[in-house]
Amino acid sequence: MRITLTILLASLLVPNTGKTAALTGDRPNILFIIADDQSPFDLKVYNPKSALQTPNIDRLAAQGMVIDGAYHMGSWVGGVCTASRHMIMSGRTVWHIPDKPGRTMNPHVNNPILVPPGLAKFTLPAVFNRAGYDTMRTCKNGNSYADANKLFQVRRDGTRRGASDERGSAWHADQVLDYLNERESAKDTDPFLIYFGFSHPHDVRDGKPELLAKYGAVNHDDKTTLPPANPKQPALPVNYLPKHPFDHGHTTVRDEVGVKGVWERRDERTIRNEIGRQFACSENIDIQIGRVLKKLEAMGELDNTYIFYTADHGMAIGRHGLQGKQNMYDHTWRIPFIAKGPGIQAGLRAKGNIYLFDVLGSICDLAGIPAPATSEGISFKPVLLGKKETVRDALYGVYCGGGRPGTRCVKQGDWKLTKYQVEKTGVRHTQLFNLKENPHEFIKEHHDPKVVALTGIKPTQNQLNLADNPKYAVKLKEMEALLLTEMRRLDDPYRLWNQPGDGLETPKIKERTSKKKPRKPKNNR
Ligand SMILES: [Ca+2]
Ligand SMILES: [Ca+2]
Repeated sequence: MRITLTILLASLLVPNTGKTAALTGDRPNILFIIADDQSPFDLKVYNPKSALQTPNIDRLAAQGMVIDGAYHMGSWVGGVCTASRHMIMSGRTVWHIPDKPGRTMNPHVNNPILVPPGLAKFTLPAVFNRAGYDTMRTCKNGNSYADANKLFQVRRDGTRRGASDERGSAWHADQVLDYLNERESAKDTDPFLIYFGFSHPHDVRDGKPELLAKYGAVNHDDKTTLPPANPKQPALPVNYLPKHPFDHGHTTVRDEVGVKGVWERRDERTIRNEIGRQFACSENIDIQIGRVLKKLEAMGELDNTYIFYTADHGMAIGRHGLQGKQNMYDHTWRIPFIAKGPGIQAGLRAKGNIYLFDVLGSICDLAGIPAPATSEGISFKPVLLGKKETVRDALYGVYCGGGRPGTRCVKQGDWKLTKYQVEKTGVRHTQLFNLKENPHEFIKEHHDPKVVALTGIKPTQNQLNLADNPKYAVKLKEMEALLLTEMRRLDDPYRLWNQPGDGLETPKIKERTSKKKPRKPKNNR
């Protein structure tokens, strides 16, 4: 009896190596694929008219499901990746996550109630390590959650945005393939979680020559000239504008003025060339995904692996006259989200109404692991299994990385309210869209004959910002109330001009992460 008890106790105390059949069983593998800066509207599964060819992503979608309502919650800093990737890793909402060490762009970072100290111990790699998974990551460096990233058992990060295989997306796939080959040689049967991130199509969008040629684009780096026009280039986006009509809050951020190949230009040649480059880089990502899926199939692991494809946020590239990711239009607020795996019915589509921070709780749910108490996400497993259409009704988004309080949006049903307030320029602007009637968020500038001549798209009479239309005054009021409710619920530290102050103090932010060397004077006078 005593011996039995000892053995029993010993077996309970043995570290969870994941080696026993009872533990491994049929526990699913996870392959989480994430692109850097990609609008869902680039992909055929969201925009059948897109010229971008992604046969592997299309196949994933056909064999799995497409979520139409997937969002990132936003950002309080110009590097939207930073906030987005903290949300992914921690499963927490945008005002409840840490910033880079030493920086306080989220004014709540030093509030231990809202941002738990030691949160990294409850992030994606930590949770799956404790559950006996083998965890591996490849992704870009920087603008991410460093304390979480370092917890992956195998980490092969590097920023690869070059035009060659060694300096581009193939490098990330090579890291995953090397890892899978090592597992195969070692006959390692533990379940794995692989975080398969790409550095592209984030600029600089240096595509491979043969893919650039396919999309009629060049890696343009001469600021004094326009890139050549080429009929093979993708068309202008449907909601292209030559200029955004008002200060949206961050007109001087690098993405809007400093990206090599675009700079501050919004002309047709520049934008079509840049989209060609975006597509060349995106098709290369698709090719690399194909290599990894083929390997998983050869290993016999494909059917027991949940595969997710997403991006950290969307992207403008000429849509609404914007270039970057610092806005809340659907092209940038929404993200692609495709999932395939055991129990997910092929060819399914659902609204979902999910955020990226739901991923942690959902993956835990699929793997039978309790989500950490710090996770605020809602598991969308019921959506993946076809049991539910959505996990929430209302969606909130924020961008306040430039002028503050910045941009807020809220969506419910077909309606979306977006508000802009930039104190330093005095901008106070409200947009109300019915997304069912006006899915591309056309505003009056899209009706300009000069724009119509460029895009070939003539919006219908009602495809407008409806905020000033008295017919929708009741809807506007309802959406304004919903926005305030969401801002209060999510601990948004700011209030807009037409909202109650709620007794909030002016939020304190700190921009710099480290002490920089004093700048050299421009000349030695
Ligand atoms: Ca990004
Ligand atoms: Ca192992």
